[in-house]
Amino acid sequence: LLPRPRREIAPGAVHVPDWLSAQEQRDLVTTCRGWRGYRSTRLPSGGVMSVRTVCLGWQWLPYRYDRLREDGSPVEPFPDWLADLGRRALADAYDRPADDYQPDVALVNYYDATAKMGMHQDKDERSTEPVVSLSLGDTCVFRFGNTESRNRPYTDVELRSGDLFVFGGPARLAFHGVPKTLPGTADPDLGLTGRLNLTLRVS
Ligand code: AKG
Repeated sequence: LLPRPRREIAPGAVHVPDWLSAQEQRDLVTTCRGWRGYRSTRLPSGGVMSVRTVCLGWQWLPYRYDRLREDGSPVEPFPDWLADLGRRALADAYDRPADDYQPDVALVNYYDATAKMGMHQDKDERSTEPVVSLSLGDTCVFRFGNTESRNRPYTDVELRSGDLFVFGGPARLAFHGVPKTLPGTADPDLGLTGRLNLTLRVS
């Protein structure tokens, strides 16, 4: 099988396939299992998200970041090693040093076979620094659009386990979403049913 090439999807948006090794993926799945409190986020509109989320560093409450979770419990800390991973990811995606990138919040989203995520902008951060996204488990269709509306033009990208996707600069506020996952596509050796996505951000 030919390796899938790294690809610029839009200016500032880069897909790096197979960025994490198999061992790194297994370790990250184990670590994600250890974080407690995955839950479906209730939206002010009355809807409930189909993904289950745990936050690190800061709690995302639509549409802001808080120090405490909805039930008043403390947020899981954002580990130093994850910030290091974020810097390495950004440097590889943009092919430039990223020593000054200091992510302090992560959203860890779990997708079961039916979960999806509607088109949205990540605009609750005050910082304009890039978002670093890591995928584990089942492949998904990741829809990466434009900054004007949730409609076309957009590009559908298959994100597979171990893939990195970075969006910053002119793409930082592009609408994006996950119309579907492809259940059962994960390597059984990973030991994960469904899909995990981590996004690292600067609050
Ligand atoms: C988000 O966390 O804002 C996402 O859009 C997640 C995207 C993904 O699951 O790949």
